[in-house]
Amino acid sequence: MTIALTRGVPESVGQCELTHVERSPIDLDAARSQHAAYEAALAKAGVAVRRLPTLDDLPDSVFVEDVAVVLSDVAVLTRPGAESRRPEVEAIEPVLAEYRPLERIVAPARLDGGDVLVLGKRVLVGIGTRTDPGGATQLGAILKRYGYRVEAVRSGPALHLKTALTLAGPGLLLANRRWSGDFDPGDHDVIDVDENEPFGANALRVGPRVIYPSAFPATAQRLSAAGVDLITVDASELARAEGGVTCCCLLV
Ligand code: CIR
Repeated sequence: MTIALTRGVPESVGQCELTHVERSPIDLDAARSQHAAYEAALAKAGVAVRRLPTLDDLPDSVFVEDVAVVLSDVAVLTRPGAESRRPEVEAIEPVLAEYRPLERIVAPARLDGGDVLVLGKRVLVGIGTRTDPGGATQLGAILKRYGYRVEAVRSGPALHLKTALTLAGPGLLLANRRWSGDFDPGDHDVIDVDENEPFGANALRVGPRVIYPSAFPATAQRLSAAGVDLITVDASELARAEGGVTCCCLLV
């Protein structure tokens, strides 16, 4: 059974890293109850949720996606682009070692899991604010041994590639092409976000279902019309920390 690893919202979340979003107060109770509802949505989608201990001193530690790239046969520990986030990697290492052989990205390369979009054996890596070409090259060399092909995408003005481009179904991408940079969709169809919902391209596919923020109803309508089975969640509080729905879990 697939397990979703999550981590509780830390007390220090108000001091999180921010790049494209203005700092605004985060209501810790609201963030925690929305995060619990997100975990309930994961369970509804059919995965077992394992919540890891909250790390109150690491403001971005709820965003577990960025510290590893988990594939069916290997997990790669990342070296996050933001220095403040590097201690999060040590914390996840023993947990992931329970499930997969481990590989790692080493200095000076930088790579955030949020920049890595796995499309079968094709892996797109966004080069931008957090991930550098060295990170993409290292990941490519590691994953080649497991039969994957890494392609670097020069990201547009988004924090991560997956802020602007995610998989919404078999053969179906969801994109904000103004922010995603120039990617090759291959044989995937692409649904564009509604132009008034630029942050609407971050969707989390869990088995046959998709967890999606309630803040983007026009894009949600496009997804539903294309047959995507949505579970909507209110993810507004952690959006103030520049987090979306993919970044709060690692599926193993
Ligand atoms: C950061 O800037 O690193 C966090 N405040 C937000 C990380 C969001 N992660 C993701 O989208 N994969």
